[in-house]
Amino acid sequence: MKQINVVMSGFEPYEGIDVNPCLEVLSALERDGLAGFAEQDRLLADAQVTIHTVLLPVSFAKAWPMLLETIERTHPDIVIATGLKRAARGMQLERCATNLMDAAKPDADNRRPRRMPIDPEGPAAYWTRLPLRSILKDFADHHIPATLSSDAGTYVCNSLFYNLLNWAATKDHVIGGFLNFPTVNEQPHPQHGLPLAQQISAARDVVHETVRYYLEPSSGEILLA
Ligand code: PCA
Repeated sequence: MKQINVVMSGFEPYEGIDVNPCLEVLSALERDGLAGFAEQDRLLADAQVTIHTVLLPVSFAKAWPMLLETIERTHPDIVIATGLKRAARGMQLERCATNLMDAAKPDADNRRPRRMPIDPEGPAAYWTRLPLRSILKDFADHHIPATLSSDAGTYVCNSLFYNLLNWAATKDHVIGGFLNFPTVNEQPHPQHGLPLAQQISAARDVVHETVRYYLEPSSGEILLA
């Protein structure tokens, strides 16, 4: 049986949002993993998937070192960082991370970097390594509203995403990417938010498709034009 380690990170509550989907979704995934998927998916029958989770402060200086510490301890094959986009209607799949910090508000350490590169030696941007095409297909099959985003912002989320891909670029077989949750809204809402159960099932789809892609890479799955 092949052991596949997944690390998922989320951010601590911020901006006074009371139900933080990161927290709830991550604990559901850590507890249940991909339970039930192996029976339906032959590719997964021979894989043992373990999901480790970590909650990070909304801090430019601390978020990436804390995620890296979890990575070094658990040796993941897949790392999926997550965040919260308050204005998002549904799930938001991030396509690219850019080498820029430009904070409109102070972070948890009261720091507010303006117009600075994340890594002065690094490339301008990285594409995600997540199989976006198959994830979006799962979302459509499961009636989960989602959008592709080409801009993870210039705050802590983008900074974590960039650092993750900058690190993954030095590794042969690690897949990294970033997923944004909307706020939790149990009532159907035309503009923003999704019920928690739907966000959990969306995150499980993302892990499932990324594990499938890890086991059986195919070049068509990464980007969606
Ligand atoms: N969203 C913020 C930081 C933490 C989070 O969940 C962002 O978009 O950068």
